[in-house]
Order: sequence, then structure tokens, then C-alpha cells
Amino acid sequence: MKKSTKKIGNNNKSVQKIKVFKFNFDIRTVFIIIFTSFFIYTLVGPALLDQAGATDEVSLTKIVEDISNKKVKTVLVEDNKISATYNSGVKLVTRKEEGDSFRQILSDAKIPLGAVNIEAKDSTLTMEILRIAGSIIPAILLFGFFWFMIRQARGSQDSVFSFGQSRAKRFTKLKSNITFKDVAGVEEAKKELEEIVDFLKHPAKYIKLGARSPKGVMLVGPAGTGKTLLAKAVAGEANVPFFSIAGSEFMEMLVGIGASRVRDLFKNAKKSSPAIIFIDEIDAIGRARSRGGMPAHDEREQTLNQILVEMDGFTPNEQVIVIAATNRGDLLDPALLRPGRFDRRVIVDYPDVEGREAIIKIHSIGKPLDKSVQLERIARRTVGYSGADIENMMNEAAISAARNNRSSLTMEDIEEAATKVKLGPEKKRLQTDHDREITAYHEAGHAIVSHFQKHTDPVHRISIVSRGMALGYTLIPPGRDKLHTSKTQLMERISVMMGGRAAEELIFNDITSGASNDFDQATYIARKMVTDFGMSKLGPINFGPTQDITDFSASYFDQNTISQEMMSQIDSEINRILREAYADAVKIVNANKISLNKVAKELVDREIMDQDQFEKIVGKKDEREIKSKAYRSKKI
Ligand code: NHX
Ligand code: ZN
Repeated sequence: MKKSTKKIGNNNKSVQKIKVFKFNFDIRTVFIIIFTSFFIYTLVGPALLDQAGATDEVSLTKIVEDISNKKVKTVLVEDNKISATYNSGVKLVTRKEEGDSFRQILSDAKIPLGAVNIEAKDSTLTMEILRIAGSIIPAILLFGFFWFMIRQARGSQDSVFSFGQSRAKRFTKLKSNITFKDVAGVEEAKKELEEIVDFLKHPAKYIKLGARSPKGVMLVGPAGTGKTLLAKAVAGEANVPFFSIAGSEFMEMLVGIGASRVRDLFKNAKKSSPAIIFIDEIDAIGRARSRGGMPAHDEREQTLNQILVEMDGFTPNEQVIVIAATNRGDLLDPALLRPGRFDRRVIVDYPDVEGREAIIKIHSIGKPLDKSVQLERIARRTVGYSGADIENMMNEAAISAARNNRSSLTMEDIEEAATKVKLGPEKKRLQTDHDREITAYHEAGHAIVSHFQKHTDPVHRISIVSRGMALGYTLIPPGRDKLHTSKTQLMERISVMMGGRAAEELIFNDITSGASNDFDQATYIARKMVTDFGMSKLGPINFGPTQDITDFSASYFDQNTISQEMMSQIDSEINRILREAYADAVKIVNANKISLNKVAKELVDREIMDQDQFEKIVGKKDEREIKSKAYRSKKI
């Protein structure tokens, strides 16, 4: 889900990695080929040579005898090897003792010098060189091979030569062709960043009025909401180079590397100023220091300090702007957020319905849509989806249309893709009829409890087709983006989660292990009600860490503020909320057992029910929620 925007963001990185890998692969292959051929040569070579010599080797005496009988035309003396070519054309080979001279042998045998034509080929020197090379080269290769292996083992991405150098990817002016047009659903963030773009484009305008240049922008928001994309768009709009690095990339191998990478990164950026430096996942280095007794992380601290030093060291109006991104704004070290550092915080939140429609439009460019597709309905159906989720969804829809050999994307393709993105692909499991019945009643229980409560949303879809980890699911997407959530709504939501278990108990008089995920979510909400929202008997109180990233004075994660007694009261309040919600769920499924049976039977039959089919059985939902027109703030 959260990967897709990152994919866009790190494109160049992966390209670079592939290149590095290919390079390694080539060297390794060459090494292996050379090494094995030498190995084979040294093992098999001499044996082959010996064999070749052995085929027609005769004794020295025979050759000498034949020479004296004038049978031999020429003799070739190569080192100790003597090849005799006979008048008949036959070639024979023999050997003499090391150090003996063939001429001496002939004169000892009283053979006149003119009896045979002797050619001496003094190959001693070349042979000697070859022999030395033959013994040294394998040793060098062996050494080189081990050196290479050790280097590989040390870190596949870091060759010895790039030691300590930042691997910031510099995007040339031509390459960052993303502009604000390609970013949708984050209008407020765009607005704030436009100022930065304007400063990069027309610095003189600001300097004239004595304005200090912005140094750092912190993009805070959940994964997949387009932080990287926004940073790139700033670079693209201002037409300046874009240096990007992830916080985790500073932390590698040896101590001190992080700081040296920071220095290198800033040096490069300043050289090609005006420029944008983008640091993704800055919480990896910028977490609040010395928190909760955690041992200080020296390397991280040094890296962080170096970033602060570099940012402080910008000469006034140096046109390098650092954009950092994090999805844990609450964890950041306050030192990072002080004036003159990342003093501009831009919240990049999940898109609202209009934003989602705009994002869908961007991602349907180049995807032919069927006439049945209503972008506005998809936008309403995808509450809580991030930009990356939507990108993923449209891509899945296109894949599904292509797989079914359709010429355009249908509404059903997109609906299926929307479910797949959140719940995973369908999965065929071996199931008995009883398994399916349990699942059907469990899901029907959720649907019934939701339907017969006042403040819940209409059931969108019920399915007993297994997906990912789940055997079945009930989709109840919020009708619109909700700002306020009341205690009543939360209690009803928890009861809906209890509805599955309640139905199982009512019908089968037994319970299964499957409701674990329901309870997980229910407990999460109940805990929030007690510890964050002040919705329990403990009263208006918040025990959790502060959510307000702008409040530097708040104590960060001070665990000791909750007493033992309070903790046990929190636990018992959570427990009470869950029990009450379960009791409500049991009441509702009991009172609507007939509908429950009908829905479950129908589900076993058709496996998937959508809103219309469900409402045919239980009637249209009586929505008590106040329906009024929505406005935007007048002042902006
Ligand atoms: C199992 N799965 O583990 C089987 C395969 C009770 C009819 N033996 O509540 O499927 O039992 O309303 C994320 C999402 C665990 C994480 C779902 C981790 C489900 C789902 C357990 C329906 N629908 N439970 C549900 C279900 C199960 C599980 C999950 C998760 C069932 C229930 C899973
Ligand atoms: Zn369930």
C-alpha cells in the first residue's frame, strides 16, 4: 500500500543499484572463468602434453643410429626435446638428458656434422618465463579472488572506494519533471510549498525586503500520502536539482559515516545551489534524544548534530532548502524543529473526498474507463485510502481488466481492486459446509448489528470468500470523511465488531478462535476511549503521549506519569466498555434472529452480497445521522 509513492520516489535509486549489481556480476563472472580455466589448465595441461609427446617417442639411441644411417633429413632441437624428420616423412621424437648437447652426442657417436641438418630452437627463455608465470598467475588470481570475496562480504552496496561518501542521488534539472499538476489531494500542503518555490525562483524579491530564506520544511503525514512526490514537485516547479536520501541511509557500517555523509550531501548541494535536499524518514535519525531511558545512540546523535550544524551554517540566503519527511511527527527531537531549522511544518494528511477524486483522475490518465465508471462514487467509497492506495487500486483495476481481455476498466474492476488493496487477494481455501456456515453467520452478525444501530454506516458488502488472512469480511465504509466521532458512534462501532462473535454464540452455542482480529480492533478503540478521548469513568484525561507536534514543552513519553492504580483502573474500564458493547451486540442479534438466519443462508448460497441484496432482506437502513450540507471554512 504505502510502497507505491515510494516506488516513484526511489526510481533512480533502484536503477543505480541494478547497475552496481551488474558491475559486480561481470567482475565475478570474469574471475570465475579465469580462475577455473587456469585450474583446469594446471591440472590437465601437463598430462595432455605428456600424452602428446608419448605417442611417437622413441629412444635416443635409435635416432642417433638412424642419423648415422642417413635416414634422417632434419633434426629440431627444442630444449631437451628432439624431433627427427625422416627422409620418408615420418616424424619421431626423443629426449636427451638435461645439460647434454645434441651436437656432442653426435660427435661422441662419431657422426659427421654434415650428416644431418640440425635446427636448434632455443626455447629455454620463453619456457622459463611461461613456467614462472604459470606458477605466479594462479597465486595472484587466488589472492584476488579472496580479496574480492572479502570485499563483497563487507557490504554489497559499498565498495571500498565509495567509503563514507553520500549516495545522494542528484536529479538533474531535466530529470525532476514532476510538478504540482501531478500532485493532488493535498491542496494545503501545496499552498505552503508554493512559497518555497517562489523563493527559489525569485530570491531577490524576498532579500530586498529583508526576509530570511526558509531553511527547512518538515513534511509530516501518514505513509503513502505523497510526501516524496511533493518534495519532487517543489524541485520540478522551481527547476532546481533535487538531492534525496533516506534517513536510514545515513546509518551504515562504521561510526562517523553518517556525519560524513551529511557533510558530503550538503557540500554537493551547495555547489549546485539553488537546490533541494530531501531527507526521507528523518525520524530514523531525528528521534527525540535520551527518551525513556533508551541508551543514547551515538551514531544517530552525531548524524543529527551534523545536519543541524550544516543547516545553521548556511550563509544567509544560501539557496539550499532542506525538505524532510516523516510519518512520526510526534517522535521528532524538538531541536530539529527550532526556528532556523525545520521551522516550517507542513501536514500532509489523507485526502478528502474531493482530493481522492482528483487523485483518481490523475491515475486514470492512460487507462480507458468504461462508461459505467463514476469517479465520484469511487472517491466516496475510498474513505481512508491514501494517494498510494489509490494509485495501487487503479493499477490493480487495470491489471484485472487486461487479464479479462476487456478494452476498458469497469466499475467492478475498480471495486474489486479497492477491496484487494485493503484486504489482500482472494484465496481459495479447502472448507467444509460447516466452515462456510460459521463464517456466514459471523459476517451476518457484523452486518446485522451494524444495520440495526442508529449511527452506523450502511453495509457496503459482505463476503465469505477468503482473502489474505481472513475467512470472510464485512465492509462498512464511512459514508463521508468524518471529523467528529462521538462516544455513541464509537460504542456502536465496537458492538459491530462484537457482532460476529455474538452471532456465532447465538447460533452454534459455541465460539471460535476467528474473532481475534475483531477483538484487536475493538480493544484498540476502547483503549483510545479511555486513555486518549476521556470517554470513560476515569473522566476527561489523556494518558498517552502528546499528539501535538507543535508543543515542545510537553513531556515526551514519560511513562512514569501513570500510577499502578490508575493502570489497573484503565484496564478495568477498557474491559467494561468491551463487555457493554458485547452485551449490546448479543441483544441485537437476538432481536433480529430471523434476519440473521436469512442473511447467513443467502451468504452461504451466493458467497458475496452487496448493499442492495442485503437491504432486500433487512430493509433500507434508517440513518439517524443529521443530514446537512457540508461547507468549507469561509476564511482561508
Ligand atoms: C485461521 N483465519 O487462522 C483462519 C484461516 C471468524 C469467520 N485458522 O472477523 O477470518 O480465523 O469479520 C487481519 C484481518 C487473524 C488479521 C483478519 C488475523 C483474521 C475475520 C483470523 C472471520 N471477519 N479470522 C473476521 C477470520 C481466521 C485472523 C487477521 C484476520 C472468521 C475472521 C481469521
Ligand atoms: Zn469478524
